[in-house]
Amino acid sequence: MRQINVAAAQMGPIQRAEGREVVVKRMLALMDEAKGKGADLIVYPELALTTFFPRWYVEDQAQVDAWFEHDMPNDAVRPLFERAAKYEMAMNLGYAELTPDGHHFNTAILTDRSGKIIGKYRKIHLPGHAEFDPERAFQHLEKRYFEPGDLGFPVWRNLGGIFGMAVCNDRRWPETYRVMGLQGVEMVLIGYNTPSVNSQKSEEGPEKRLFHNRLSVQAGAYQNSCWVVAVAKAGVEDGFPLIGGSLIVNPDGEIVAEAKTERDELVLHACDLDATVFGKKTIFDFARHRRIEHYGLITSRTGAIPPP
Ligand code: CDV
Repeated sequence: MRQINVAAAQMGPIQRAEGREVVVKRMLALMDEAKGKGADLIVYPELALTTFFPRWYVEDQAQVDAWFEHDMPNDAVRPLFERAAKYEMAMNLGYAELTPDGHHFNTAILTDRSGKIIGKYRKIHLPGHAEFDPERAFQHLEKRYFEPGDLGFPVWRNLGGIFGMAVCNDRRWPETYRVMGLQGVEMVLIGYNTPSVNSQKSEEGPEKRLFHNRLSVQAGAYQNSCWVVAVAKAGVEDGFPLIGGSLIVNPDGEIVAEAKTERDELVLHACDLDATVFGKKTIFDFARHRRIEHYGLITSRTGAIPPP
């Protein structure tokens, strides 16, 4: 048994006017509660430090850059790193990253028990659009504010297991999990900000969105025989609702813990990493069963081309 106590730290809304200090206080409160419940790892959402700013169309780059972190850790978030180190708790955190040479990414990091950053992932599947779209009920400007991640889907050894990261829209793509699955991933950590209504299809509301969230995460876990921890920023930000539904899924694809609210809420589970072994040695023993000679289109073609 290789048991890891995981705390999925769902966060309620962050309003546009709110600063990082207020947000970090809330994150520290979640971390304190997680420590009280014996957590080894705390997982925060995508863009955990700010409102989900890609809904706002902004032309002034300096204003945009104020939503980005220029260093990690920086003064605003250092208390999180210090407390995580004191608690000997590993941490996964999503934020907007501005690199010293001016690149913008939607990033997640992983620390070890000493608070040291051991892994960085930059979101690869960026949804949305780059210019103001008057046809949409609200904007989703990730393609404007971020570049596609340039680090691939690496995995890291931590807490006696093998961990990977993904960010929000990545969870809908089977390639995300499979590339990590091929590196033996045992637990995938995912943060998300998912609007409760489809901006291009108003009849697609929270029920369908929560269904797709579960469907994607459960399939990824089952098909790669790994744990998946998916954590929301939820609730109503400046009038725009985001789904909750943070969940922990076991390597059989079953939900073992799920959030009940759209507020700051811990979702906890003791995850045995050895539970990944059976599936990896049997039905999803990739080395025995995969047929890569038939998968060429996956990497040679991006969009679908139907036959004539
Ligand atoms: N932050 C996201 O990547 N959100 C997307 C939206 C487009 C639905 C998601 O896949 O949840």
